[in-house]
Formats: sequence, C-alpha cells, structure tokens
Amino acid sequence: MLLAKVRLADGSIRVGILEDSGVRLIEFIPDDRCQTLADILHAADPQGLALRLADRTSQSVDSAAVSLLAPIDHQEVWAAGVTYKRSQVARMQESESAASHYDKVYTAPRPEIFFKATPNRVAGPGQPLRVRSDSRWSVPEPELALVINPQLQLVGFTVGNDMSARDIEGENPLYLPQAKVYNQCCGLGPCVLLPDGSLPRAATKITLTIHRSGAVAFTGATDVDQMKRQFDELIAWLGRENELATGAFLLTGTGVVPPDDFTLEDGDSVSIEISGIGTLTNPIIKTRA
Ligand code: DO4
Ligand code: MG
Repeated sequence: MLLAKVRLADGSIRVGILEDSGVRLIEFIPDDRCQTLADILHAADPQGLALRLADRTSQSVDSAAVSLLAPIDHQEVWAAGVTYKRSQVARMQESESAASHYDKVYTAPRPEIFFKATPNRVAGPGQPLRVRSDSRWSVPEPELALVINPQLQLVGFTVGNDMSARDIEGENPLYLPQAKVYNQCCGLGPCVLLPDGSLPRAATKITLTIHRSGAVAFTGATDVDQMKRQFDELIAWLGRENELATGAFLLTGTGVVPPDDFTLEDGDSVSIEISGIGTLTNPIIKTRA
C-alpha cells in the first residue's frame, strides 16, 4: 500500500491511499487519537487502519487533481552515512585529512548516524531543495528512507534526498552538520510504501537523474543490496540511548555519487526513483535563504 499526504484543489490537506485509479481519501474520526499520517503509520496495523478510514466515505479523487506533500508530520529525520562502497570511496577522495575515518566507519560495527532535519527543513515533491550559497560543490544523495515508529519498528519506506555540501564536509569532518543541515536540505516523498513482507533488496533500484536546461546532466543507479548494513542494524544503532517519541525517518546512505567535477546549480531538477515507491522530483535553488 502507498500512503500519501495530499493537498486538494480547495487547499485542504488530506491523507490518501495511492491507487492506479486515483487517490482514496482517508476520513479521520472526529476526536479520535488518530488524526495524521504519522498516527496511521504508528498504529499497530497501519494498512488495516488506513483501509478502515478510507472506507468511511469511499471518496476518491483524480491523482492529477492533487499535489503530493512530504509524508512527514512531527518526526525527526536522521541519516546513516558511508553504508555503500561508492560513498566510502567518494568521501575518502574529497577529504584528505579525514580519509581514514571514512575507511574505518565503513567496516566498524557502529555506523555513522547523524541528525539530518526537522520537518520544517524538509521539501516534498515539487518543492525546492537548496544548495548552500556558501558551497561551491554540492550534490544530491538519493537514499532509501526508513519510516520508524516510536517503538523502533520499521513500518515503511520512502524516497529521501540527503543534500550535501561536499566542499564543506571535505574541508573538515567537524563541519558535517553544516554540510548536511540547513534550510531545505532534505527531500522526502512522494509517498510511504507499507510493504507486504520484507523489501526485496536486490530488486529495489535507486536511480538518480539530474536535469539541467532540459538535458540530462547526470544519471546513475544502484540497488539496495549494495548497502553494507541491514535495516534492523541501523535502526538499533539509531535507537541506542535515544528515544524517538514522535517517530523518525532514517535515510540509509547513498550509493550514487556524481563525478567529482559535478556540482548542482540553481535551476537544476533532481529526480530520485526507487522501485516500488515512486519518484521524488525537486527543483534546485541556490540563493541566500
Ligand atoms: O560522512 C559523510 C556523510 C555520508 C553520507 O551522507 C552518505 O554516505 O550517504
Ligand atoms: Mg547521505
């Protein structure tokens, strides 16, 4: 099942189930504790609850008549790093002084996990993502994002974009929070996949395409099986000594890195497709926030 947050033509924001025939809108029960997408995602049986709430009115709208929004409410956004060989190699190249840290963290039991965004820093489908005006070398990072409930259970998946300033990160590893966390630094969407069973890692392809002036400026792909870590392993490390009372999104690292002479520019368009979930597309802006 694909669940999404949508804005209707009248401006109202609703939760819906994405189907081939359109969007089945969910009708929350007044005064009930469940009033948001996150409440559904954090319920004991998200799929069953979504179906029950959609059945209350059986109201469907055409997909073309809605805008999809980032599927986030009050959750924190975290990210894991150096979980793919490609990322380890790229980081070692960009950072002379810290190369050995990236090498070590790729194989160490404890993964790299960092705080990525609050909901107000997240852009949904079609909303702009930002390149820092003080960065000369920035890239998108196409990542599978895990949707985690407050009990640290993996409940779904979405597409994530961990925008990164490689020059700032490479200059000094202590600058990582500034390279990663700023206004409009994180893309999420277009919907949350509630899988039936486990995700087929090898068949789950992540494709990044960057358009510039109407042409493809870069494209690259990987599959989730190239990731060194297991989902449960990353979630367990994230949840160590760390309560996630409002739930969390955990971006699982990038396996696609554009060549070192590539940097995003104002006006680019970044699309990340993950099979089984959908495509997240964002325009890129580079102006002072
Ligand atoms: O250590 C730098 C960040 C790594 C990262 O974001 C990634 O591998 O995706
Ligand atoms: Mg990343």
